Amino acid sequence: MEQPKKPSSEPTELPTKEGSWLPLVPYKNYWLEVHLAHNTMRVQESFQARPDDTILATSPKCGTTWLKALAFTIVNRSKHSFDEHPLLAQHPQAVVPYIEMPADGRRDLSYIDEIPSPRLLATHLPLSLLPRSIAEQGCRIVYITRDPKDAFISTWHFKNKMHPRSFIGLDDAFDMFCDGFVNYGPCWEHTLEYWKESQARPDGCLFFRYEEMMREPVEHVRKLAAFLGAPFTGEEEDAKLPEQVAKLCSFGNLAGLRVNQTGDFMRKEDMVVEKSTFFRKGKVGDWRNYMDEEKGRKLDRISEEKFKGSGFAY
Ligand code: PAP
Repeated sequence: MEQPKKPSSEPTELPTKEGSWLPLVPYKNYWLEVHLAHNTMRVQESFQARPDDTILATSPKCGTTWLKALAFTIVNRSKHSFDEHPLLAQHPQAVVPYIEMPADGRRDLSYIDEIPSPRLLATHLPLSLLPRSIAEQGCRIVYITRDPKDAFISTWHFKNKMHPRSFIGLDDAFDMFCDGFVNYGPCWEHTLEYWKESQARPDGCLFFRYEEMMREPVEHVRKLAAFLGAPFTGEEEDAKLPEQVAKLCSFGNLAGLRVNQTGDFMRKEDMVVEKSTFFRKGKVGDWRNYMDEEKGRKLDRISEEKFKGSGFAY
C-alpha cells in the first residue's frame, strides 16, 4: 500500500479511496479516515510517552467504552465512593482521552501532554502505528478484541448513525469489512499484532476478549487491577470491591444513566456522535439478528485463515 508523506505544519494531500462512510487513506497496512491519518502522523512525531502510561487499545466497537470505565474505576478507586462516582456524571468515553483523536474534533493534540501522571490513554491504532515512544518507555498496554461478526454489526450501526447522509447497506458494508476496507481496518491484523505482543510481553500487554469479559466480568476486573499494578487487597475483596467495579461498569448500569443516554459528543450537518450510540445492545451474538449464516461463516473463515498458526482463535 502507498504510504502517506511526512506531516508538515499544514496537512499534506493524502491519497484517498471513497466508498466507506468517509474517504479512507491507505496507511502502511491499514485504512484510516483522513483526519486520523493526519493526527496519527502528528502523534508519531510528537507524542511523548511516559513509563507509567497505560494504553487502552482496541479495534473499533470491541469494548473501548467498557474498558475505559473499568480501568478508570480501578485506578481511581481510593478517590471515589461508588455512590458519588464520576461515572455517574461523565460518559466513560470522556474520562480516558484518545491519543490520536481529540474528543471535540480539534486539531491540537497538546492536551495529552497536560494530563498528570500516571495517565490512562486510549487508542484505536494498531500496534505497528503507535508512536515509537510507547514501546521505548515500556508502557503497559491493555487490548480487547471481539468476534468480528459482532464488531462488524456494531460498526455498521454506529457509522450509519454517525453519518446519516452516507447510509451504507449491510451487504456493501459487509463486503468492505471483509476486505478490511473500514476505518482502522483490517481488524484481523489489528488483533494479531496485539495478540503476538501479549505473547511476547505478557507483563506489558494484557489481552482480553469481549466474550470472556461478558462471561466472567469480576474475574477480568481482578486481572485488570493486578496488571495495572493495583491488585485488590484482602480487605477490598472482603468488601466485594471487584464485584462493585464490575457492577458499576456493566452495560446494564452504564447504559441506563442519563449522562450516557442524552446529549452528543459532536453534532455537525453531516456528522453526529450521540452519547447513547456507545451503548447499543452490549450482547454477544447479536450478529444473528442482522446477518445470515452464510455471512457469519464467511467472517469465521476469514478469521480462521488470518489467525492460522498464531495460537489465537475466536
Ligand atoms: P468505540 O470503538 O466507538 O469506542 P466501543 O465502546 O469499543 O466503541 O464499542 C461499543 C460496543 O460496546 C457496543 O456494542 P453493540 O453495538 O454490539 O451493542 C456497546 O453496546 C458495547 N458496550 C458499551 N459499553 C459496554 C459495557 N459496559 N459492557 C459491555 N458492552 C458495552
